[in-house]
Amino acid sequence: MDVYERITRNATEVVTEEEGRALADDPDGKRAYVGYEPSGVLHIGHMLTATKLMDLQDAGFEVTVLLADVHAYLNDKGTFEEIRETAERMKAQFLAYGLDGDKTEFVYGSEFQFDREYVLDLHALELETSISRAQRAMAEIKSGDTVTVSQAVYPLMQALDIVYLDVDLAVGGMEQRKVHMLARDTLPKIGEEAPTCLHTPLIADLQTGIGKMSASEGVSISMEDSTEDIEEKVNGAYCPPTRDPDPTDDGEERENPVLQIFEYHVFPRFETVVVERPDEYGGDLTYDDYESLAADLESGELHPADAKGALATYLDDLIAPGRAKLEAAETDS
Ligand code: IYR
Repeated sequence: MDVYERITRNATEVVTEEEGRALADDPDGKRAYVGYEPSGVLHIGHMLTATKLMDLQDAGFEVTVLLADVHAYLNDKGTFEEIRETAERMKAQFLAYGLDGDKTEFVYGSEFQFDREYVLDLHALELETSISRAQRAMAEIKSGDTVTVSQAVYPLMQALDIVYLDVDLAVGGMEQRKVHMLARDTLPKIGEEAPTCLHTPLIADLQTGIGKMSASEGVSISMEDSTEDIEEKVNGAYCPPTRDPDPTDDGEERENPVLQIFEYHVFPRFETVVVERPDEYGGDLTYDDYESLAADLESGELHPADAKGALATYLDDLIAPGRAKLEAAETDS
């Protein structure tokens, strides 16, 4: 796989492709980052960008994880002390999930976001940005119904982080797209470069295939799930025998979340996927890539129930190390 392919596999987009190609031409020592509002437990959304960070590390990039404690505070996620505590746990979970501790730099937002220079630059960005633009950027990130002033400052700080962490590539889920576009438009107005951005897809709601899977609503998968929890959630998942399900009667788009999780979580981390089946049902199936698994589901060779069984097993393997660490931390405290 060439570098550009590795960097962009399973990504929805790179803004811009030309800039992404330039980075791929000379990846050594290039810097990429993702920021996360610390939350109680690593869930499947965090894992998707973490897998992308591993791709970038394999390609020669230096990777920074921003534990965005101040951002979480601005987005009403708790007291600052609570958030700091959560951030510590989250760092341990990322390492348990598979990010290489020697190659990954973890930075707290509060380490540099209160510096005089940062704050002055922030005010410069505030001068360049309308309230409505900041508000639009937060549409898929903000908690609560009304937008607070703190939430309007939030995307400007996220833009400035790119400058202060000196990164070449900003990575995030598609819900971060509007913030990154704001950064691209606004940073040049204060004399800084527009960042290259890479966005990962959002996984659809597990039970319906509609919209996006959310940790705060509906069913999500996290490191706190037991093997049984995962089996139950995956067994209840929406999985028609196609990768491209029909829209609902109301015209709502649907995805196949079981296939999405195979594509974005399982295949990038496991070389081969074995779907175990009793001999009387044709015996085990072995897949070296996502495409062949999806094709078998579509042709009927692979039954959705068998696909779900295999998915539950692989997802469990993915989160087992993190879960064990979480449990160990709890018995310690
Ligand atoms: N907006 C992110 C958190 C975040 C991301 C980056 I990249 C930053 O520089 C700062 C914060 C979220 O929704 O979790």
